[in-house]
Amino acid sequence: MEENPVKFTGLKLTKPPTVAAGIPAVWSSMKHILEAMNAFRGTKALLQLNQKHGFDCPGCAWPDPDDERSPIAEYCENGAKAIAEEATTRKLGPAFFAANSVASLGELTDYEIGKKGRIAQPMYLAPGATHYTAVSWKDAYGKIADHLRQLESPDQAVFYTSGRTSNEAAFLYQLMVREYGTNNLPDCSNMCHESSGVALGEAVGIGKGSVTLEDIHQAEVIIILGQNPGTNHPRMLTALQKAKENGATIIAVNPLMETGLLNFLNPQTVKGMLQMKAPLTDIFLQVKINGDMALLKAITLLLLEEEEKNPGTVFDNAFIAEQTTGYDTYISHLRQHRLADLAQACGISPEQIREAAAALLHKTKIVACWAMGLTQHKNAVDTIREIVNLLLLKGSIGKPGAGTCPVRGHSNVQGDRTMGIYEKPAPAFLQKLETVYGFKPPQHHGYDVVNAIHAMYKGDAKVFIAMGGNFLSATPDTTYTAKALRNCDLTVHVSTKLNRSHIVHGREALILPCLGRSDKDIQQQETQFVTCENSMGVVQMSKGSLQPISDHLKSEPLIVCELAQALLGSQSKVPWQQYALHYDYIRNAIEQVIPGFENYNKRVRNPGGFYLPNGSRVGKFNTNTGKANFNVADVPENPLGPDEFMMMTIRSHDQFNTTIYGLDDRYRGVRSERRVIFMNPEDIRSSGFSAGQTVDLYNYHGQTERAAYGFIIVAYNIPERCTATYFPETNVLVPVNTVADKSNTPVSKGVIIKIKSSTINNKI
Ligand SMILES: Nc1nc2c(c(=O)[nH]1)N[C@H]1C(S)=C(S)[C@@H](COP(=O)(O)OP(=O)(O)OC[C@H]3O[C@@H](n4cnc5c(=O)[nH]c(N)nc54)[C@H](O)[C@@H]3O)O[C@H]1N2
Ligand SMILES: Nc1nc2c(c(=O)[nH]1)N[C@H]1C(S)=C(S)[C@@H](COP(=O)(O)OP(=O)(O)OC[C@H]3O[C@@H](n4cnc5c(=O)[nH]c(N)nc54)[C@H](O)[C@@H]3O)O[C@H]1N2
Ligand code: SF4
Ligand SMILES: [Mo]
Repeated sequence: MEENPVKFTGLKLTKPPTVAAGIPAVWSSMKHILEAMNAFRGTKALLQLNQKHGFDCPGCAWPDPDDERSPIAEYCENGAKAIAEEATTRKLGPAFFAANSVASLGELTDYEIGKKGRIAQPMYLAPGATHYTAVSWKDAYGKIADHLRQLESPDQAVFYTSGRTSNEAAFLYQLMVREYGTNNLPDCSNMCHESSGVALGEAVGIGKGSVTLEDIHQAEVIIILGQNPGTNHPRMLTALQKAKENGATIIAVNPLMETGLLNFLNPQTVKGMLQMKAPLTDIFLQVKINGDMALLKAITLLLLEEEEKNPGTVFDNAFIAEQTTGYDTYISHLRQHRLADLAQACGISPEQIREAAAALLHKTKIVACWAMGLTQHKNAVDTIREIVNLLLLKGSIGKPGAGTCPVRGHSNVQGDRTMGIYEKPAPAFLQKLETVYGFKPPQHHGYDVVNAIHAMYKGDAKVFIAMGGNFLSATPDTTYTAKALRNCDLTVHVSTKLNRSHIVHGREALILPCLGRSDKDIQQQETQFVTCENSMGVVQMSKGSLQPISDHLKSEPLIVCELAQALLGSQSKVPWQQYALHYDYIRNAIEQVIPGFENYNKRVRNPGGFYLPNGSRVGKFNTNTGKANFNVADVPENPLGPDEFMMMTIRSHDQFNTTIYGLDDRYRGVRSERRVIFMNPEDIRSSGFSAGQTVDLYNYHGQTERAAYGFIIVAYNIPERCTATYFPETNVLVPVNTVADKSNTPVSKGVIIKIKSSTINNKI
């Protein structure tokens, strides 16, 4: 199975550490850097990482400090790993592809594929061919343009984007796609924070979070739900530590006692190096998977009780009256609940819920942070709106030290959306494109990720083009998605590294190798920079400095300009040639089309960049009612049959999405193996299994059997009937049709599975 090979690598278990970062993190960074490149290149890269004139970390979207940055180490262990992966000196040219058939590459694990190195030259897979062969850029563009022109409708093509793409490349890409004639612009956000965007848009009028880093530092209470910052946003721990020093209380809500939420040794401070621990979480609520709605309602119910005993002391009634709608309906619905039922539903004792409510009772500077543990559930949009309900009751939005903080994933996923990478563009945005460029952009909505998969599966879409990412492995229902991609006439990937989407391909396939963030980008003898928007709406420049590993690589903006010229020819209304000369021209165009980018070229050159406007940050709610809206929603039922379990698919400490840096998950005490399933010890016993046993996992949604073979049981501190496995190995089990209401995000954290003993032997 090219889409899902099973290979065991030798599980070793250790006791999960109780402290994140510290010296082991420094060692781990250095190990990855030195394995991938020489010390000189490695040091050069790390010294530029996240510096004001350096390049933006290709890891996550956590912001850099606005003020002082450490001159030598403004990054974390996983930022260093991201660099090691991207700036590796191993490269794959025609000789590699001649020696390795596509089928033989399909037998490798994702870890093995990633270690092969950077793609060094454009590669082409002819119809029926077994091997990729070299192709010139010109011929590659020609083939893509031919395919796209032959389609009956532009809507038969799909243009995916992953969130590493710069603002400049993203803007040009959507421009080309819309001038070509479709809004089929699915992106990784559809699988990520789409639920946050929808929920916040409805509730407070903007799909982005409201807080700045300074708000986190000043907060009195920080609630962290469904997020594992120690692994996925490690420098958030520094911000949390600062908040703690300022007296904040931290409440963490998670089925797993993630090490990064417990204690933190900051490797960038003397205290951290001296092993002085900073306990982070004050109240840990070990919720059942998707128990968050019940928990949030339980907390607000207790707040309501106190407010009624002492009116005006708990809720911000002036804020509620002036700035919100729907309060009365919300409160009367809330009253129908009983604490005991809610406690039962979320799996947290009433005493602990009381403790959390007490921490919030007389505080108003409250920040709520969340990530995939909330967004990837059926009822995700409602759960996120319930967080907003809580903040609205307390008047905790639109003022310093308070607000919403959906912690974004990819380093420029938020910027890509701002640039118009969206299958449902706003009419005002399309109108602006038309005014500025003089072509009529398509008005009807395009496919998101899930609908794109269905369209390719059914043959309604025939050409798939990806600006980055790893569509096959990142999307749900791997076997179904593999069929969808194989059904295409052409699949094209603009990529830095080899991945499984190059191996599970259409009738013809192309890999177009591009520069990464750390690479020096020279156009017309001048070093260019690109720009990115982080999770808090700061737009900053990013200038790569490493010598690219091959002369054949092109920058993403240049690739789009050249492809657009090949595709749209002299008919195009867009000055593609000019945009390719200097990226300042692209930024001038962005300034003309997108609000908030006034003086873009000037302001982005200021150290640290600039903040984009954000109504909810300043208490202006641009919603349908002109106010912040309360939302009424029921507690979801998560019924499980007697032999069923709930499974969340999560990230290990050694991966970036589908890129597997290593085989360890240090903070969870799992070494050298990814094919594991975390189970509650009581569940293991009552199901007649034993820890260390190998099992197969099944999902039966919609009368279809989905199977993932060969997972070793690890006994773990996780609520009963809850299990966890790593993404992407178990994506094969995530049904493409179980999606979040309104956001259409695959339900990757709430997969119902059955577990059966396996016939596969786990010995290597
Ligand atoms: N090193 C590294 N950094 C990354 C990434 C990476 O893969 N590696 N990926 C990037 C991307 S694209 C993203 S989106 C982010 C992802 O960042 P996270 O959202 O932190 O990533 P996940 O591993 O998916 O973790 C989800 C967390 O939610 C918890 N959880 C699962 N289900 C529930 C639930 O029902 N309720 C609650 N309360 N908690 C739940 C899990 O136990 C886990 O701790 O990280 C970004 N940064
Ligand atoms: N089961 C399950 N599935 C999930 C998730 C989950 O938690 N559980 N999480 C979802 C989430 S939050 C996300 S964001 C998606 C991620 O989905 P994607 O963004 O599609 O996946 P990545 O693994 O981040 O993409 C990695 C590939 O991007 C390419 N790449 C890296 N850097 C660059 C660059 O600078 N330019 C270009 N052009 N290419 C580059 C490399 O070739 C690399 O192989 O996965 C989703 N899928
Ligand atoms: S926290 Fe995220 S952006 Fe910052 S250095 Fe680490 S991986 Fe990079
Ligand atoms: Mo993400």
